[in-house]
Amino acid sequence: MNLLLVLAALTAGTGSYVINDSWRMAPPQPDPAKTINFDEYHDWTAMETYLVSMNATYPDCFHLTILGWSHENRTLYKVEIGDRSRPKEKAVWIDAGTHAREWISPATGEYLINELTLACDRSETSAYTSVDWIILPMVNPDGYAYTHSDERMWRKNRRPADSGDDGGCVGVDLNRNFGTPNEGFGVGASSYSCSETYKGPRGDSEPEVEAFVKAMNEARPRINTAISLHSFGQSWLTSYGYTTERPEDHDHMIAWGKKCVEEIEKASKKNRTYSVEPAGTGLYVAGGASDDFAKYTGIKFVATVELPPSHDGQNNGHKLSADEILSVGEEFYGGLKCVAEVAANPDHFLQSLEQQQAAADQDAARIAAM
Ligand code: 0X9
Ligand code: ZN
Repeated sequence: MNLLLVLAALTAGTGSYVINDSWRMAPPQPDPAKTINFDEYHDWTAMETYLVSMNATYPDCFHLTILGWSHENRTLYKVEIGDRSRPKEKAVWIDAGTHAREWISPATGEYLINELTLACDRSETSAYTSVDWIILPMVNPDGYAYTHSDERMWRKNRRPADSGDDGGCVGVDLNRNFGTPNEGFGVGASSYSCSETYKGPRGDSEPEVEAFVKAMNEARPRINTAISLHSFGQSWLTSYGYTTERPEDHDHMIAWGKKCVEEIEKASKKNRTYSVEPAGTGLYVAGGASDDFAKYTGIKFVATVELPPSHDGQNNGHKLSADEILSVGEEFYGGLKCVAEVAANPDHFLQSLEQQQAAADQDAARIAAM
């Protein structure tokens, strides 16, 4: 299919479209015989081959679509996991690989994709199969490829600044480029293109962010939960991040975070603990991030999860040893059960919070009356 036909297919109204021959670069060849391993970090080509192989191997549970292309024409994929013959009412969104150097993020994403697909394939009856999963496995493939080929600590995408932009350097920080909420864009970000936190010339200027926004808006009616995987920090950051102000359902998000972090910690074979706090007060104020965009589109349960750092003194925190991929993936998968339970039945979760609050109020009143 040539580019014109691809464009025609896009404008025909489907929004995103079923994978066929719509790649701009040489399409990856599926290799269904290849089993995935989690004892090394995969480069972008290996990840793409894995995704296309999963699509070929599990047509009833795994569905890959092309959302668009990065600046350097790498394919931007969306994965949907769940029983295709029985779509669930609710869906959980996960994205990975926004910041190029945070390798544990897409590696964890791959682990989750693998486990969730296998749970669906064996028709498991569990929280994991009670919702559908919408996963962007790699938001920033150009940056990620660059960390493998040239500069391990690269963070941004790889689009050169528009002519006339201050600095004339390469790369926009994609987690500063989301244009919604308006008042957040530019907060805690730089207008200088050589900065690590360059926000870009305007909100949603980057093809990778445009694809993300389009996919989230399309899926929005079914999504009540969105988690963005980053590193490093061992922290579960709730929205907002662009301000220290809190959304009116702040308490719900913190209670949700604490409940699910408890499950991560229980599942951790490394006895890891995670903090739960709003991004704006717990970390720093920074706008234009995907979590605040998600919250603003009306998604209730929103978090950026900063996965564990390397504690190896020789290494930068981003360079978590590949030996840890499995332990991080396993513990996060433990917490994901709680995420799925709440997403499948948010009313149940909110009612139980109300009951806990009522019981606490009663206790307080009894003590005060003594
Ligand atoms: O700064 C970021 O984009 C994230 N931290 S990282 O070290 N992975 O770069 C945190 C984003 C938190 N959310 C908002 N500030 N909205
Ligand atoms: Zn990050």
